[in-house]
Amino acid sequence: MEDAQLARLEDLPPAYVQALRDQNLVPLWPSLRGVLPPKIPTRQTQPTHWAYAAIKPLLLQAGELTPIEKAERRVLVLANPGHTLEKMQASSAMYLGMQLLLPGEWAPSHRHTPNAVRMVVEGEGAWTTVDGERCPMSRGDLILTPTGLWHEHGHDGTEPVIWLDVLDLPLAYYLEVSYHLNGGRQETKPGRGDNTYRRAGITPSTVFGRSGKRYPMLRYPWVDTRAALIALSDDQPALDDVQITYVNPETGDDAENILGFYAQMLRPGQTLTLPARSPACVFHLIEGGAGVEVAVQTDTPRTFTLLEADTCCAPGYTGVTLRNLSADQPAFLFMADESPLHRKLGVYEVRA
Ligand code: GTQ
Repeated sequence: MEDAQLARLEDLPPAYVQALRDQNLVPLWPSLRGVLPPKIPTRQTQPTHWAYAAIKPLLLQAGELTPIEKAERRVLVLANPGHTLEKMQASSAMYLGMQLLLPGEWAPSHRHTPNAVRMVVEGEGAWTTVDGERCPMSRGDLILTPTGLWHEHGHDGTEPVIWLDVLDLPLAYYLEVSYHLNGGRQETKPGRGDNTYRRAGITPSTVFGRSGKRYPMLRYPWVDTRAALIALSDDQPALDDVQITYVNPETGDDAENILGFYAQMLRPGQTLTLPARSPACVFHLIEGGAGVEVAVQTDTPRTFTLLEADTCCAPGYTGVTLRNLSADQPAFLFMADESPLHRKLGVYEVRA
């Protein structure tokens, strides 16, 4: 059944509207369709592409313009114009930033309520110490810095290091729970974020060997993730969606509470359509090249070409088609979305 046309604000006597306003009251019906639109939500998130070739020189320039002491985190934020650039949002719940650390620099220890992860884009020799565990950073590695854990970044290499930050900062800010605390240099403990949980299906079995922590594994090395994707592809030749989820190895839960993290392999020449789902999604190209078609309007989809280290996003409730641009090499993508949050809220949907 079609929705009835509801009365507008202009249909009310101005004196009445003012009398309401004076009491901090608002009539619902002129705004009802706005806040509860028919069939599909209104989304500010626009399909947006950020080219690494454009970001890198500007980020290196930031390295000359602003010393690390004056920045704490030297980051260019990948902002979605649909939310206005000032809001620094990629989607309603996701924040993206490209962070630069120069040789010898140190981004001091702090902890905060938003959850973060780092996806390393280029450069060797940097490390992030999370909760006392010093995690080496290499291209494609995923490092967790979940809510409340101390983290600092340092760099002993010789070339600039750049990584992608993904945080649930917009959500934390919206909830009025976003804040940080500063700390001193962390004492490093044994362990480097990944070794204890390196092999899938195997975890320490003793009470003392198992951490029981909410975040037992803090680093997911790309060499292992890449090998897992290739093994999955070889093992299941009929499987279209060659994708892994980054999980807590002790429980199988999503690695973090709010945002979900995944790696996707596209076989040579493969085209893969992901169904429309409620969460917004971010795509970051680790290796190869991919076309990304975002079906915001099914007749005129937005199409991006992702080259290595490029990033794009798609709003929720929107199908996305991924195309490997190479006929003889696989392509590898890192993805982030809002699925864990949507599942917890009970609003997660897949639409055929
Ligand atoms: O590296 O701790 O992009 O606190 C934004 C906030 C990075 C970080 C960001 C942060 C960090």
